[in-house]
Amino acid sequence: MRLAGIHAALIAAYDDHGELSLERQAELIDHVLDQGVDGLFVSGSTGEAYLQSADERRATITGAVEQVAGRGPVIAHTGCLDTRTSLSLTEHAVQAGADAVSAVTPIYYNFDEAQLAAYFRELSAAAGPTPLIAYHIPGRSHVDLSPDFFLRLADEGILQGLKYTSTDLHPLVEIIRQSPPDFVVFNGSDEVLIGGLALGADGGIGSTYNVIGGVYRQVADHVADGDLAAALRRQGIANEFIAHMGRYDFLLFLREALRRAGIETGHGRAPLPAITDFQRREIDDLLSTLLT
Ligand code: NAY
Repeated sequence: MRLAGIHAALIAAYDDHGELSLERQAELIDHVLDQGVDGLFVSGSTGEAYLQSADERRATITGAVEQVAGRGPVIAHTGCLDTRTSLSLTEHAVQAGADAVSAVTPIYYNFDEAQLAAYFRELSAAAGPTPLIAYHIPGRSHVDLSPDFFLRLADEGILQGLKYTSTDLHPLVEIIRQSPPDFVVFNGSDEVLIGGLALGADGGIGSTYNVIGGVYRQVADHVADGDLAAALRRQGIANEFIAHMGRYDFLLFLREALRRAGIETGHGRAPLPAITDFQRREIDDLLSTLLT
């Protein structure tokens, strides 16, 4: 399956007791795919990867592959702080039938470039022929790496792609310009999807695609048609949504927006905040004008 296009970074779905709910996840997946997105990115930041056990992440990935059932690519995020668990999740994702695996650079211990490169080499060996997509998100990981780091691993055949999550598009354009022709680049900051695609990114992966996936579908289609003015109008709708989301925890806001659309995903895991009644009313009022 060709890796490209619009991929929703799937929200974690919990039941009313805070346990993983594959039933709710299945409903969410259908809702997301019905909006016209091409595929899914599961167990990432939006999927609360770092708030879940390895077993929960395995179940999430298997459940997603089964529910998507070939309707589009499933990229499984298998990154962890430690190599051992990342390898175990990677082997599991491959066996489960994920179309690609992806990993955030390990955080917290200030690993140097040689250690991070070794991490990706081990994951690549575990992934075998399944593509490995590095996940660069310096705003959250606080691991800042230059384009050269990713380009070297691309040339070595370790990385087959990069999910680039930053609004600074200069490194992105250098990676697109200098990487091997079949290297896949995903734009990861939803507010600049138009820019990433216009510069040659192969697609986008984002949290807000869970709710307004159809808007991003149109951004991508207009860019592909060369109609940047129309793409910009759609990007503007997305950016208004994101600007409002910025007043809240992003997952709290997205869960409430999904709830309004009839999709229940429970509450994010503490220490993520639980929604208050006041916030619920406020977000509902806001979205009733914004999404009509
Ligand atoms: C993932 O792994 O779940 C993602 O791809 C998350 C990407 C999001 N980035 C961050 C920093 O949270 O979708 C974006 C982001 O919410 C959006 O651009 C609005 O800022």
